[in-house]
Amino acid sequence: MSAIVISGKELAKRLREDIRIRVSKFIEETNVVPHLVVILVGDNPASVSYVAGKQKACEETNMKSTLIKLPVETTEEELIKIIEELNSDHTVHGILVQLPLPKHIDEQKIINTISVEKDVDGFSPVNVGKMVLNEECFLPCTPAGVIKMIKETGIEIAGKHAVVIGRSNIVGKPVSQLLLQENATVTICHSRTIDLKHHTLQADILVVAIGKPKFVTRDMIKPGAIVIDVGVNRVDNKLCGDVDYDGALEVASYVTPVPGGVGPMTITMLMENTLAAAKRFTR
Ligand code: L34
Repeated sequence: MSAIVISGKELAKRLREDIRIRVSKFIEETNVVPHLVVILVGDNPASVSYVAGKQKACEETNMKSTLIKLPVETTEEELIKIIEELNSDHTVHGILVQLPLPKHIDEQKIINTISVEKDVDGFSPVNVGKMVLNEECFLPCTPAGVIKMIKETGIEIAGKHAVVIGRSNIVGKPVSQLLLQENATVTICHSRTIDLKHHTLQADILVVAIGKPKFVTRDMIKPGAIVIDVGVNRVDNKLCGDVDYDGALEVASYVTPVPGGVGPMTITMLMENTLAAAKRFTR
């Protein structure tokens, strides 16, 4: 058996064309150009690459982007001041602070500073709460991208057993929540889980977001499962996921690649949120 590859790159391309059309229509109607501001503190090479991807996507979808690059020594107070200015700037619709931040800055404190209406990452406590309550909100980009990719297979999520490995605030926890809202039965595994393989072998849908290269091996995957690999790891200057891709191809029904999988979808969902932010702002 050889799995079907769900190309995030291809899906992202199609979705961005659609977003671009909707953005152009919005600009025509309102004379407002959706504007995303990305703040990058320091020069972590992975972050630099992801932020460049976000700027390129803004260009592709006809939106305005501004990158604010700050030195690694920037203080928490300085960063908060910049965010507060952007909060009250009516020409800015989305604000994103690229994570991780340097150790001396409290990430949650920074996220809490971003106005809920401009929190296109969906990381602020109010957005997280609304997501859990299934109210209208900005869905976090990576989890939203994961759900889109699963839906792309055409296989119904309802009733399936979804196993998520990882419990981070930006992927594991919210993706589990979204899968639950899609009526999956959800198991969340993490570093303290006993007998991980016992759980993963029951997964009709397996989502892996732990940041350990090729951690999930072929013997851990239920034959016919959908495997979504969220990890982006750099090994010997090459990118690989948290899943042993070649092994997964042999047993799974669908697999996402790295690169070209979840990453481009994360960025595409950010474009969707930025357009939504601009729309809410002008209505
Ligand atoms: N605030 N911080 C905030 N929001 C986010 O949504 C993120 N994330 C994660 C890290 N920090 C964040 C991202 O943007 C991870 N992430 C992200 C975004 C894009 C890609 C990977 C991770 C991506 O495009 N990956 C490409 C390869 C890029 C490369 O060559 O470096 C891929 O094809 O997987």
